[in-house]
Amino acid sequence: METERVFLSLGANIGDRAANIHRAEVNLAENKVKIVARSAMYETEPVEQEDQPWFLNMVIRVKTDLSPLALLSRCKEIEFRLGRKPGPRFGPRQIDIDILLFDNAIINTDDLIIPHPRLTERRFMLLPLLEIEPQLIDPRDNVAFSDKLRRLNKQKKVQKLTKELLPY
Ligand code: PH2
Ligand code: MG
Ligand code: MG
Repeated sequence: METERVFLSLGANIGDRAANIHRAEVNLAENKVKIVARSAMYETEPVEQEDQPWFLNMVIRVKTDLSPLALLSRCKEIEFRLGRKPGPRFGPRQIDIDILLFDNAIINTDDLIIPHPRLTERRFMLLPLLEIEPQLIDPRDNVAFSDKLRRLNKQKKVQKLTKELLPY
């Protein structure tokens, strides 16, 4: 059965960041992951590992027949195809494709945690997510993500790129 509310986070901070994100979208669409909504792009200050280039981040909403694990492998394959090299956990990357939410699924395995374990600490994920779907509820505690966003401090910059600034 097709899913209803699956959200992926896309990020890049090496090479032509916008082109990498665009190629990821094209690859997903060509591989049974239909994109039904897209946020704007955001220019974002790095978190966790701070001494690295700024990221471009965005969120897309997709529909797919794939299971969560199959979707995860698809995302990893595409990261590899786009030239992602193994590197430090929070370090620079050509492309990062993360599953944020998979309908209301709550998954806690060694390979996959959904909702994304750091989603509610990261404004660079929450802002574009809520831009697409402002009313979203966290399936773990039924609290609105917008409440969680409001409570976050704004230490790290997350700047929405206007249409004129958009690279494509
Ligand atoms: N990804 C990380 C670590 N830090 N910072 C920003 N701003 N954006 C990211 O996508 C990001 C990060 C590891 O996945
Ligand atoms: Mg990530
Ligand atoms: Mg990742």
